[in-house]
Amino acid sequence: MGKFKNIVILTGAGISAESGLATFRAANGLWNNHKVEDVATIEAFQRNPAYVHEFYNDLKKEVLAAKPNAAHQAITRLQKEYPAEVSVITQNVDLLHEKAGNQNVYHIHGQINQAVCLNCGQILETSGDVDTETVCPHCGIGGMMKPNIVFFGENLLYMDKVDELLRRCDLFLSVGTSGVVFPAAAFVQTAKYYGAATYEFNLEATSNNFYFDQHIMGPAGTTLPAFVDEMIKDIKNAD
Ligand code: BV8
Repeated sequence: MGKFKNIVILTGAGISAESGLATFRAANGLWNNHKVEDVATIEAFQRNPAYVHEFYNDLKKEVLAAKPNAAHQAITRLQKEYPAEVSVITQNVDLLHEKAGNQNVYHIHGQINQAVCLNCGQILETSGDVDTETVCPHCGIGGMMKPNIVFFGENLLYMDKVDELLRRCDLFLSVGTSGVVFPAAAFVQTAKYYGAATYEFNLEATSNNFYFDQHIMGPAGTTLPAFVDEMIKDIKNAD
């Protein structure tokens, strides 16, 4: 395996599955017993903000109680022991990358412990409930807080940084994502266009098959640590 300088790791709900968090497109097609379009679209929030706040307040308790798994911890090992810049672009709104000690984490779909004030744009970090009564601590206006979650129909966060990372990366790992949500599902195409080696870690083949050089099947909690250990061993042997 070559020596890489700029590594990008794109993660989805599958990397958090072994930490007990539900993925989005599991067999029953519902996500935490709700239709995605009822809770994760900008129209749903405009139609019934109280319902969407309630959904995320409940989800927040479960997500913040979850613990990182061996896949998240393998990324920390890679960042500490492999001589490259390693960035994590995550579609997940959980904080398991941070809890495992990962650095350079970009939450392109937002994060569950934040709310944004639609009046002044300030981000409120909170592990508590947010609802249609919550007053913005910055501008003092009530009833204008929205979960800092990128709903379907909203633009992603950190896209300038993502574009820069994808153009520079020489290794692109996709871990635990079904590759059906855009534009994240197209990141591998950009990475490949700019010359990166591309690997997919999943339980099954995904709709993005064609763009990956290698498919590493199996639970990320097993496959990613093994892959990282191999990379670190190669570097040590090369020295
Ligand atoms: C946008 C917030 C511009 C909620 C999320 C038609 C064609 C192309 C695009 C579109 C289209 N129609 C609409 C669009 C755009 C739309 C889109 O892509 N829709 C899809 C459904 C077709 N995208 C958007 O709206 C995005 N914005 O495009 O902006 C714009 C602006 C204005 C108007 C229009 C466009 C916004 C997308 C973000 C939406 N928000 N989340 C929340 O998270 O609370 S997306 C949601 O899906 C999550 O973020 C999630 O991370 C993401 C992707 O899902 P996955 O993470 O991949 O999870 P999934 O369950 O699908 O898969 C899990 C995988 O893990 C599986 O493959 C499984 O096999 C694997 N796995 C399971 N266990 C393990 C494992 N692998 C390894 N180990 C295991 N143990």
